[in-house]
Amino acid sequence: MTGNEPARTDLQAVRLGVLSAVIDGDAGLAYRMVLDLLGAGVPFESILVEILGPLQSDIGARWGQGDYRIADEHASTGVVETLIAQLAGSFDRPDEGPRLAVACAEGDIHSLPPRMASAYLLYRGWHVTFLGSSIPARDLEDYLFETGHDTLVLSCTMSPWLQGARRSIEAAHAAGVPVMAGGRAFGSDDTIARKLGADGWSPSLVDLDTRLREWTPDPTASEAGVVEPPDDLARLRDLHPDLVARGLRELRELLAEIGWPQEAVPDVTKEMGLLIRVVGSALLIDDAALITDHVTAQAGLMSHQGAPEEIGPLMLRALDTALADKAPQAAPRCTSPPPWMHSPAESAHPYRGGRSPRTTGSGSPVRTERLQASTATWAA
Ligand code: B12
Repeated sequence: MTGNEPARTDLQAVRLGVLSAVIDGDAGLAYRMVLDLLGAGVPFESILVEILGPLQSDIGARWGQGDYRIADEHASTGVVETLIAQLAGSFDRPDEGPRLAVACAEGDIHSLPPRMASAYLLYRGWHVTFLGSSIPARDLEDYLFETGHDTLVLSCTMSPWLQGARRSIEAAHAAGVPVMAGGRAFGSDDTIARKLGADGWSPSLVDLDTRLREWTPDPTASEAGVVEPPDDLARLRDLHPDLVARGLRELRELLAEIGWPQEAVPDVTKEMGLLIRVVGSALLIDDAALITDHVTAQAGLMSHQGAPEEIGPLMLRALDTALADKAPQAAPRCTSPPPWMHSPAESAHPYRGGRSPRTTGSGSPVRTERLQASTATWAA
């Protein structure tokens, strides 16, 4: 700590001050408070990680416990986003050096964490383009290919979107661009990132800079390490609307069995859809813990909205029945290790030479050439 840097207790006081400005919707006041901190020598990363991150989690906790309405949460998140964008806009973007694109995984609309990552990387002197929330993988591929970015920094906040993360990674690789992954859905080590084919993983924002300076990505090798997903993953995708409808029907019956009044239960259509996506993510990375973790988090939110406390296990049972005849490998039996956990890889993978390269779009020879060239650049 430098001599004029505020003590930790002061930092806590400032955090409360910024929180109150954020709750009040006053981005200007929050901005001035943060500028004062920077002026007093507080490092930019501390402002992101020790003030704005926890503050945003606090907002989330209020929403999760039902103290905050959705609109309150949106208003506060809007102030934090504005604040980070203002801060990021005050750094010069260098013309030289590798060009980074920072994006959310396909499907994930939690753009604030990658916005923080972009701001931090700009502050560390990188050339950064922030791409905001979910981008369809095909559009991402074209964009990366046409703009000539050198790396995709990919953020994923929720496990339902790990399948989207896989598609985003595949898209980047098809455009010849390696991927550095991060965010809470990737967990606390590089296992998930590796299984999804990412070339690197960073445990936190502040490690991102060093990881990007020190890595030597090899997308071809990363793709070769990806296990082909079981067939039921494609079935889950095709049958998604049917499974949601069937799951909701089953859930209504289970709620009737425990005598819970239907009118007290919130509409959980979106939650059932997310749960099916999590089952897909669990199939993809062969890890059933994703399902239980997700259900635990979701059940907390739903019970604050009028659902019974057992809503999580009930949704799982409903989905289990819905999946049993349609996609048995995917039935999320959470009491014992589900049988789909160890289903063998079958079909050939495009990057292992099992399929011929397409001549247009993803995997075209031109793009494959760029992939090899980009690997050589980072290895140099
Ligand atoms: C704000 C918010 C939203 C906003 C997002 C606005 C925006 N522009 O980003 C909105 C309202 C859109 C939203 C929507 C939803 N959300 Co939301 N959201 C949040 C909330 C409150 C804050 C997220 C955030 O910004 N946190 C602050 C960041 C800085 O913290 P962080 O994510 O942990 O990131 C840190 C590290 O992980 C790391 N990091 C993050 N990204 C990256 C990337 C890289 C490359 C690296 C290196 C590091 C890194 O650095 C950060 C700083 O330390 C969280 C609650 C919480 N406690 O976080 C819920 C939360 C993430 N949401 C949740 C849910 C359930 C949803 C919805 C499904 C709600 C609904 N029913 O509609 C939807 C899903 C939408 C979708 N399609 O993805 C759940 C997820 C639970 C789960 N199963 O995983 C959470 C945890 C709330 C909860 N307690 O249940 N959400």
